[in-house]
Amino acid sequence: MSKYYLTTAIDYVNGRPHIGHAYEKIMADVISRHYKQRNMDVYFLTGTDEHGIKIQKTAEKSQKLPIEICDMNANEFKKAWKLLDIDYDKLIRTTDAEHTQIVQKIFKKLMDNGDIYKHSYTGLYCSGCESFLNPRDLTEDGLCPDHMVKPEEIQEENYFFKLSKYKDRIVEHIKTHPEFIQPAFRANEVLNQLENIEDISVSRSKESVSWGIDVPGDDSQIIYVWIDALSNYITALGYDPDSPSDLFKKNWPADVQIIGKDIMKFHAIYWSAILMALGLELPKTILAHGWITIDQAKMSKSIGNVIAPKDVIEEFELQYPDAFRYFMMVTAPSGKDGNYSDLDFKERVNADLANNIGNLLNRTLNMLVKYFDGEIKFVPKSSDIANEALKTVESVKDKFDRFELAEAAQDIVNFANVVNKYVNDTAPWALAKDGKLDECSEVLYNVLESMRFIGILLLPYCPNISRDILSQLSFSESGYDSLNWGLIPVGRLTEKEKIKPVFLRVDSEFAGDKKKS
Ligand code: ME8
Repeated sequence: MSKYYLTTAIDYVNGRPHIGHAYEKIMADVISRHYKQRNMDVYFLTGTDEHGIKIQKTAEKSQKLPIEICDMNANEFKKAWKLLDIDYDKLIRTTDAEHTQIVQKIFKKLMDNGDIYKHSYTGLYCSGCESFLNPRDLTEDGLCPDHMVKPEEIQEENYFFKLSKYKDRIVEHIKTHPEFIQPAFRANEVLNQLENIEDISVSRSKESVSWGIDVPGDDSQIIYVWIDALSNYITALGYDPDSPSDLFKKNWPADVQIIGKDIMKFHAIYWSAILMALGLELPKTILAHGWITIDQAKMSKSIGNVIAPKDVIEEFELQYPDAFRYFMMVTAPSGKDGNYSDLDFKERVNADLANNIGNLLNRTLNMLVKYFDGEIKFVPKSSDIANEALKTVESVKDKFDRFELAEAAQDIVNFANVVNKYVNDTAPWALAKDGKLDECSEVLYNVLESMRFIGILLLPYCPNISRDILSQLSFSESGYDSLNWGLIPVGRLTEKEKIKPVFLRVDSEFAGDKKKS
């Protein structure tokens, strides 16, 4: 079994999880489940980023200790991921004792190697980015382009990391490893940013920010958030500069590190340089996703349009998070921005999951009961539908290998469309009526076997619906090994009482408990 290590960005806990955070974690979960189906030994890390000025200020405003805010909100993130069936192996918190100790060791190692030096500095700090900005990157009005706020002018003596020393090696790495930055169109952005790269401040004086990890040997400074935050990807595995753990040795370098497009610079440049300075390999791929807007507007507390994942689940009284997971994955083409609206959500999941896939299974099982007493009479020879199914499997695999999750989901839906058309064209009800029972049985078999493929392919997006589809087909294997045609055996498959819809249209009179009464 080959290992597969994937990580997500760790979320700031100065607020609660919203559907933008959820988008990324669902994406990671979908990738993780897919590679597990292909027998990979997956380790999936997520976490929360708990130090820095934002959290300190949030705590001050609510007259709480920073750690109280962290505990409260970290718990909200955990609850949200549970609600969404995000099946991670570890959720690291940067306030964890193991993490803070190792970050200090990393900082010390970088100092001992001469990669960190002390320097007096005046700079423009944006607390939204938790970063100093270069004046040439500001808008014409002198605002941070991402947060549209005026950065604060700060004069401090800080520790600096020799980022510029690694510039040429990073450029070389990007140019010689086309898979390193995904989608590939983002590589040029990074190369442009690298042209003007300077050494970066990696500490703050405690007078300006006190909520952070102490610089080893200097209790007037804290380690500024990016070294702290980025290191999570290795501290979570038990990396230690002196004696790395077996988990670290097994899993590093990461196979994919999933982040939002706004933090590409920190990952492709800062993180690469830190890893180089530590003598560690770079991750194979950094995958930047786009941003999720709500009704085409940027999500923001001031506009008041922030949606939490649980809002959607509750609003539509979803029994499982599957429909939400599915929608989030198909709303944005790979690497591009996507949009959430209640209407789009309803239309998309009703069309794809209820009408296209759910009804197809339901209709076919009912015909099997009606015409054959729920029994598979024989396994027919291969067919065009079988070829189409096998082609879909290859195409879904290729798309996953390129992290094109919306496109892979579309392949599954397209295949379901082909099968629906096949049913309409062959009209098994008419075959039964005309006494052509062998032909009818053959059609039903092909459709049910196709549904088994669809159930397995859909699993990463919709784990509960997939389980229900496979259970209706009395099939328990869900790995890619069982994507061979013809595995539903001859014999009794189902009976009337066992047939249940796997996904009800949202807003239907049957969906949700409240609507039932
Ligand atoms: O950036 N749509 O934390 P964060 C899609 N702690 N993705 C979104 C989004 C949206 N509307 N809003 C946020 C941080 N994200 C740092 C990361 S990693 C070592 C440190 C994504 O809470 C964002 O792009 O602001 C990022 O990948 C993640 O959510 C956490 O954002």
